[in-house]
Amino acid sequence: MTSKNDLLFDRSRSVIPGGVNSPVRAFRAVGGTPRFIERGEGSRIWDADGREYIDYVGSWGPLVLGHSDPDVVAAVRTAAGRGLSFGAPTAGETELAELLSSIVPGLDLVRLVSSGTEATMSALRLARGATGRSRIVKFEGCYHGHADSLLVKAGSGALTLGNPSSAGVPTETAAQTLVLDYNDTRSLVSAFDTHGTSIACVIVEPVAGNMNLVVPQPGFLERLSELCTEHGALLIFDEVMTGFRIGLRGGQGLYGVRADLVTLGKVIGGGMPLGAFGGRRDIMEKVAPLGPVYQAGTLSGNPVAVAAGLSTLSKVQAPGFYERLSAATHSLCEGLASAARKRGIAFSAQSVGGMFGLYFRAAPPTTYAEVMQCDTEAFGRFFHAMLDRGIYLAPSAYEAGFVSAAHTAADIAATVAAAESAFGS
Ligand code: KE4
Repeated sequence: MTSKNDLLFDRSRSVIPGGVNSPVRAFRAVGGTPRFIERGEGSRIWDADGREYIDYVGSWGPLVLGHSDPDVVAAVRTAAGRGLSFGAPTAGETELAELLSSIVPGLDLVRLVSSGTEATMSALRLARGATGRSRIVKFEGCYHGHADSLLVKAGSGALTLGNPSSAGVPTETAAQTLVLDYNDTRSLVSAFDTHGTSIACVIVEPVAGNMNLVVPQPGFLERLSELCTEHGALLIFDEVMTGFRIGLRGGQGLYGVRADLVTLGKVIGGGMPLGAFGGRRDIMEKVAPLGPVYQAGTLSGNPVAVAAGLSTLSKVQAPGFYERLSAATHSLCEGLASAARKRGIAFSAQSVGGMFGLYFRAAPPTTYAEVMQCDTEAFGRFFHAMLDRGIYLAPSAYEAGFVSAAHTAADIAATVAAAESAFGS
């Protein structure tokens, strides 16, 4: 019998590019038909055929409480009943901004937007406006949303300026972006020696989660912060994924390195469209209508999204929340690695807080080049073997996975058991 997922995919491809509203959902990296999800509850999702999965994507990070958390759903219902959007300030936005500012280090002022892309795009413009400089630095393999200046890959030489990684990005725009290697402190120093006085900012994922999971090596973030300070460049921590995911205070809290600007998204909206950027008062005061850096949004600070965010962020502050989340994620990684070892498969796994990386490589990669050594074919086979066993992993070898507070020890055990069978298939 034809799967409803196939029928739905045929239909969606006739009217939506690639049948999806975000490319990674199309399963192109792993092949096969994407599952059209009908509902989610706790750690589980059900597809159009009624098949149940333990979900380790969690909408790519936002659902740190799990699907349809009753308190979050109730907060959304209440807010929606009062009106969906006003295009005017609401008390809830101030409450959320106050909460973020009280938890995230260095967030003197914060502006709410509707996505992570908007947050990083606005933070870049602000850094350029505040410094009067145009050049920016990012790292190969780090993803910060799809603003033109960030869809750039490394230039021919280590210190040559970037080339577009997408059609439609003007070469002149890409040329303002310098792309360095994550964890390569030496290239960082040379880049600042060469371009220091023209660099407006460096944007970095404090834990990289878009080339699979890559953790910062000791000293990398610290040196980055020192160089930015020495050369008058701003340090932007893109915590859209790591914020409220790796710990209550994100990468700044975990590594003790302060950024000048921080971008947020995903968890702060609890699954609803919400992002934010914020930081030092002297910089944020340059944002319109206070200052000359323009930024705006029809649905920015949307009251229903804010209600979901406030409810989510109140629950993640429960005592021991991140300890439990980190322990569950760590035990998943340990279990999967042990299952692979039993079969003699070159596989490794690691986690930071509630996010994890799985690698078909003997040891976790520490650089983009090492990520490229991972066996993506083996990952594709593993992905489908796990999907067939009711485990929904991220459909790409270059994505991190996510555990929620709703994942139980039984879920983790069932996942490890599925992997033991999948590794043997
Ligand atoms: P959004 O515009 O997708 O809300 O956020 C962009 C973004 C910014 N910064 C970081 C560190 C991010 O991880 C993201 C988005 N992450 C991807 C997952 N790899 C979202 C999934 C997708 O593109 O569909």
